[in-house]
Amino acid sequence: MKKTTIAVSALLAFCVGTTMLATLDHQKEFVAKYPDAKASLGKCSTCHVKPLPKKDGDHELNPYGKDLLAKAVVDPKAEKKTFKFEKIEALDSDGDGVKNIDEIKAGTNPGDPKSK
Ligand SMILES: [Ca+2]
Repeated sequence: MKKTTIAVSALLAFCVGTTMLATLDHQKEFVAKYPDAKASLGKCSTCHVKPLPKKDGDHELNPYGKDLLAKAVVDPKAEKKTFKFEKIEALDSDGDGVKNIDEIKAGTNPGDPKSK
């Protein structure tokens, strides 16, 4: 590992809270489920209101994130949550008239009614 990589890793670990680390895991999970949506939706704002939630308490979920948490958690008792994304594919979480799965396929945000 190069020195710059170590420095960047240390800085990143210092700056990000547990919330963001959890979000990054969930992003990886989302992209594993929907690899074609990586470029357009492999980011925090797919499930969160703010594009880059940094601190605990700054991670408000958008309508898609809320549906995911309420209806698609595999094991609610597990410390590290994983999701069955397909459970909310048929919903229209943001109420814009387009189903979540159709938004994901189109690369629009299923949690933002302005994106459809
Ligand atoms: Ca929608």
